[in-house]
Amino acid sequence: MGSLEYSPLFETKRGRGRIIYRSFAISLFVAICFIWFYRFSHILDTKFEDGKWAWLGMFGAELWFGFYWILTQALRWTLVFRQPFVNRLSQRYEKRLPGVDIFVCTADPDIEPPMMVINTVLSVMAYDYPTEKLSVYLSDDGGSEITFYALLEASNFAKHWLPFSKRFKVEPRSPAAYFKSILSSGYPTDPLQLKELAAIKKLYDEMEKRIEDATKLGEVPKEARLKHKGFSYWDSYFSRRDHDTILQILLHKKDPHNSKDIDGCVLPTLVYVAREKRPQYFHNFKAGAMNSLLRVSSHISNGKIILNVDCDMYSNNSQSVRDSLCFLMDEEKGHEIAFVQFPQIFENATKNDLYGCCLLSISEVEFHGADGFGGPLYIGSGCFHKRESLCGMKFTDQYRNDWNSEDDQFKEAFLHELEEQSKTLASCNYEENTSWGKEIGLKYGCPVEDVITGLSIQCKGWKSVYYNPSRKAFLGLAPTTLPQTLVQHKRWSEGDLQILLSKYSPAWYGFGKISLGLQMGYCVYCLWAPNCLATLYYSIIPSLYLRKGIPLFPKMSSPWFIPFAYVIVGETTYSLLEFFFCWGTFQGWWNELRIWLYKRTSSYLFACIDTILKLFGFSDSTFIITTKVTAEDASKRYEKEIMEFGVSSPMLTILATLALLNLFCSLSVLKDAVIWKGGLEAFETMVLQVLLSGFLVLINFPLYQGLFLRKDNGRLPISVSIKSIVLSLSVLISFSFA
Ligand SMILES: *[C@@H]1O[C@H](CO)[C@@H](O)[C@H](O)[C@H]1NC(C)=O
Ligand SMILES: CC(=O)N[C@H]1CO[C@H](CO)[C@@H](O)[C@@H]1O
Repeated sequence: MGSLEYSPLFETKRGRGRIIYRSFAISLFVAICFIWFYRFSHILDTKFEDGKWAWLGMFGAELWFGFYWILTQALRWTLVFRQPFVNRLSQRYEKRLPGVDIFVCTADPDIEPPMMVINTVLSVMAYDYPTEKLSVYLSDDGGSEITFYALLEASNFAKHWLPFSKRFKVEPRSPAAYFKSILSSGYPTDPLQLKELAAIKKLYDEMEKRIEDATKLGEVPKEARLKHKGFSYWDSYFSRRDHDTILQILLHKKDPHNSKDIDGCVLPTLVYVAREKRPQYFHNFKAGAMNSLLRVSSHISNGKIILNVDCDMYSNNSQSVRDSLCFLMDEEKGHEIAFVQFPQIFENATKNDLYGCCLLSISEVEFHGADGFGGPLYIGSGCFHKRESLCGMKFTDQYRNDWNSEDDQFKEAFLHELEEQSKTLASCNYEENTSWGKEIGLKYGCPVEDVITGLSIQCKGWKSVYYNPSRKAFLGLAPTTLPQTLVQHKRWSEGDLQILLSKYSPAWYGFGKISLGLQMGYCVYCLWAPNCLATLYYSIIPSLYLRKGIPLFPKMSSPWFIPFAYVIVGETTYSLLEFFFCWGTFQGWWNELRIWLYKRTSSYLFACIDTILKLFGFSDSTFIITTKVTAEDASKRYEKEIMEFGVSSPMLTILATLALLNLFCSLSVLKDAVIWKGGLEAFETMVLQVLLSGFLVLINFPLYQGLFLRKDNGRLPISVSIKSIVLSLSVLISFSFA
């Protein structure tokens, strides 16, 4: 390495095809302006009996769609791709790497099985990184003895697993994922590795059996309980919502008895934390847990870097810590970078991604676009933060990274003392009259605490980086039923909308603090929910008017038809190409389109309603929908990509009603066209309405199947069928007489 020449630790490349894309975007914008002009000028001429109000509504919807489309351009204008140089990092910094604290959060042992949690923990413990600088904290908001037991087992298993995975450089380093991967990729050829593999697999299976048994019984085995004093904390445990802080350092580099693996190497520090819970104190969900961990970890290891992963997101690449450090430690640009976000990739998604949960265009396009304007959003998992910026520090031009001041002031503290001191940091009343949750740490009071926290960090002058390697760094689990998907999106869109209306609105608060492009980018997500209105309008009114024989679009022979056709063909082609660019399939694109429609007409609608109710002081959601854990036959259907409707819910009723409404309209138009010969002529004047209705019928095909054709448990519940048939017919009839 030339010592005089500055060789950066990472490089940034701009995406190709910018000019082509921008020309296309501008041409589409012109077409949108034509549409607006057409609507505006024709509304004045339209008589009331020809649907003046409907025209006004169409104008409103198209204004919204156009405006929203303009916002999304910010995320496509300048794509940026990052590449770290890990070798340069080790050449320069191998001896001076900073401490890294890893936070894994779990909340409910029933939804998040302990085996899954410890596989995530083991995968991050096995990072290729100096172990004495690595600390892993598990926050257990369930306060579950079984989870603690599983972690205790994992701490013992780690003594075998870490040496094994490092000696043979196995990937991925989540044991479950590794064992699964050798089933498909073949066993190792090295006889020594094969022998050790057999031994370690046996250990793993035994551990798994013990943990699964304990999970089933809901009880920790007696021998384990006697052996480890830690279980005594549960003697004073009252309930999940009412207990003392339980904090235990299971492994610590300074622990003379229990810090080494079977090869005699130091293990990473491993800490179990269940923060204090009392009914009279609000716990602030994951943000509260993260803030407790921030304090506890500052006392125990005080790593300068914090990685935060969800308990279902194991590390699929043991180099990720080093990758992210290339960005944070770069001598020239690293100072201003507050966090490095990796994409959330779902391992469980089926080939054609039936529920559109991969959100491919977000992870493969939009976040690269946000990176071009100052950095991606923080999305709560797979993200490396600087502790300083996460704890509320402002960026100034004088700020310089300082990795040297390793904090070792607790060298002398005995483990037990360290535990006792740290415990007070996780108590309920610690945050009273402090800035925690406001200025320090993750922000409270928002269902998407991660996004709002990331935004406020960026508003303090920091940048962030999006790193999306082709070999994915974190793999998680996607929702596997339609109701789960819809509920998840309701929460996200509601939270994002709340950010827009909050003090930290990207539109107002962000003004002048982050770039305009990033402000627009944030608004794309913050305005997810309001999309419901225009989409609902577009999927109801044109079909109803089609049935009545009243045109709402220009006819085919009119020159005004051209901008409509251009926008429809252009956007469809573009979104299809973008999807292929993200490695999607055609069927996947079609599925995503369907979910896009379903989210907009149900999740977003309820998100809007709930937000409005909250604004008027009706606090909690009236539409809470519980989702059950997926049954066995359900997971078979999932693999076959058959849509799972399952439990009855208002969201499903709305979707079914809309689908039926369009079906009835289309059928009656088809009937008219066949009976009266004037069908073709009507087609010419109302071609766009016919196409729109036809599209809505086609895309709802799985829903009709679920209503009428399927017999399995995943079909639409009878109650939903009845309600939606009654509803759609009554809309149809009342509209006919209106
Ligand atoms: C996960 O890592 C393995 C290597 O261990 C790699 O083959 C695989 O492609 C990765 N998965 C994804 C989704 O990138
Ligand atoms: C939680 C969950 O749904 N896991 C499933 C992921 O997908 C595999 C097969 O693709 C299933 O075996 C798991 O049960």
